Amino acid sequence: MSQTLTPPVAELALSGDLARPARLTVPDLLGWPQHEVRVAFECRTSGVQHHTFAGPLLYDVLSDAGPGFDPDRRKDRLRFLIAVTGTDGHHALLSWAEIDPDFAYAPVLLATSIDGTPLDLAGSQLVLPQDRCGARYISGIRAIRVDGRYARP
Ligand SMILES: Nc1nc2c(c(=O)[nH]1)N[C@H]1C(S)=C(S)[C@@H](COP(=O)(O)O)O[C@H]1N2
Ligand SMILES: [Mo]
Repeated sequence: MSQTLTPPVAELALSGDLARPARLTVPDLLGWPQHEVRVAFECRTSGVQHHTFAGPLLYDVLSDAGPGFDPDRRKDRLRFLIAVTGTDGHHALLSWAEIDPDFAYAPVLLATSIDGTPLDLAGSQLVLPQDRCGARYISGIRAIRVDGRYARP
């Protein structure tokens, strides 16, 4: 009896208030226009790190998943959170307005490679060139949830 061993391919789940939730691998992420950025970020424990990342804009990937707001009403987008989780449970939030071209327009990427090494097996990494601290550079992304319906007072 023979057994085929296929390498585990990391997948991230896009869920929440989306018309088209999806499961995406790093090869899937190559289907969007790729951007390359050289970044520096600081970590309290390991000091300053320099890396070159490539990947699609988080904004492009999430926009194609059809967030549940009225795209013509800028104000409607201000309610939306983006929650990103790594395989180890590391978790951080962005606001929709942070990446929206009408607001802060931060060029946040979902990396497909780091320093030329593909992230197919490790999973995508969040890249936030505007962050001085590295803590939101979540690696091994397993879930991104777009949320405009959280409880409000
Ligand atoms: N999944 C995951 N991503 C993570 C972290 C983590 O603990 N888990 N740590 C963050 C922190 S604090 C920093 S500074 C950067 C770089 O951390 P490293 O030097 O451990 O790679 O990754 C970030 N991404
Ligand atoms: Mo860090």
